[in-house]
Amino acid sequence: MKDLNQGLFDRAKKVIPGGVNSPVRAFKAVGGCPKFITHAKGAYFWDANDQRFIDFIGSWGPMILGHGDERVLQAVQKAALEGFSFGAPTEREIELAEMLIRLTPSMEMVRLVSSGTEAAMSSIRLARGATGRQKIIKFEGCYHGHADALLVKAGSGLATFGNPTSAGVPPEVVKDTLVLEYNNLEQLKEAFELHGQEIACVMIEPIAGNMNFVRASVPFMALCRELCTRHHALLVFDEVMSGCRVALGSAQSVYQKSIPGFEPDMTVMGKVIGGGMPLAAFGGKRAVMEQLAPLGPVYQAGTLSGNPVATACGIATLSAISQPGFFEALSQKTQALTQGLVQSAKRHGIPFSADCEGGMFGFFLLPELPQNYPQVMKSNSDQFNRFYHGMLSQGVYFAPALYEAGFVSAAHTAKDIQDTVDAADQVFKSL
Ligand code: HOZ
Repeated sequence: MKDLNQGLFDRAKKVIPGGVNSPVRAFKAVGGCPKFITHAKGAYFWDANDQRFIDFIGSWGPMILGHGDERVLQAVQKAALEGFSFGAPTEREIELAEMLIRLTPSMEMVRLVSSGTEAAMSSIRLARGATGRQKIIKFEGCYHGHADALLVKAGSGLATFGNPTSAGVPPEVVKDTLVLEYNNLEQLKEAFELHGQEIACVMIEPIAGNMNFVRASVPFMALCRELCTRHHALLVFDEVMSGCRVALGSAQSVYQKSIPGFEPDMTVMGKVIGGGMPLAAFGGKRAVMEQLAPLGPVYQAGTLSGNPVATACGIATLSAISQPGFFEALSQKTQALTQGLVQSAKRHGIPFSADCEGGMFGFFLLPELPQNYPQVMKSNSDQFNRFYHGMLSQGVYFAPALYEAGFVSAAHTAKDIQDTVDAADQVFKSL
């Protein structure tokens, strides 16, 4: 049978660089032809050949309810009829901001934007403007969108294609970006000893989803907090992936269980809070947020910021995931998936480890869970690619790269999870 995906890919490559509008989608890391999606419902999507896949990326996180949730569809349809974009404020923006603040009490004010990149970039500008300092700390393998100053030793597509620092970024733009090893307490202490007075912020993915799935250890997070407080630097949590995904209160609520009173100073969010529409946000303490224009001197703006259809989608999604028991059920499913995969790999003697929190997971063809990017790099990429294609041929769609996390939605059934584990059992046997 003719592969209609291939025909579309060939056509796309003539007009779109690499045939895709975001690099990892090109399947370059795993080889083969990307699937061109025609439609999706619940836990599944269908490609151009009309093959059905169990979807474990969910648009890289946002589709926490599954595709085409009726409550969300209705809210979006109603909003679309009322108007696509006004370039003037709406009540829905206030409603979404109030919801975000309720769910994430470390934020006293938020600004809505259109993408995670925009939110992360703006939060850095704000941190520098509010502190009057230049230097920022980020960690190797964390990805905070594609703003110049943050494209140094980054994860996700940059790691996948072996260019962790992008071409086109002038050295002077990144000279104030200090890149440290994730979970390395000594390096962090040393950086603050050397530069404590110059550091505007420490930006971190608390549960990194762009070098697959790696958690910041509790002592490391406690140290980040302590050093930022002591040196009057801001601790910025990039929760674009983990926000309202690992828990209703995001990753910060997970760390609060082990570190009493723990809070970041600023939080960057995206993905789930827009429910699949282009919507993101950054927020923090009032005194910091009031440095933003039009109140303060730090400029930031956007024609589609707080878009009325996107906010309707975000509000409906957040309302649905706020229902009692939602995260308990989601976590159980995600755990059943990771435990099933680990047990199956063990049966077949394949070195394998997996971790998850809420509806986000990662797995490695490594015997132990890695703690930082160099350890993630030790994963067996050939074996991963064979596993990936084996699963794909059985109708299971994981992220097409070693460095990405996976996502389970409320629409996945126990049977979807079992079918996935059974498929993995077949694939592990053949590896
Ligand atoms: N860099 C994104 C995942 N970490 C990929 C987004 C996309 O291709 O949609």
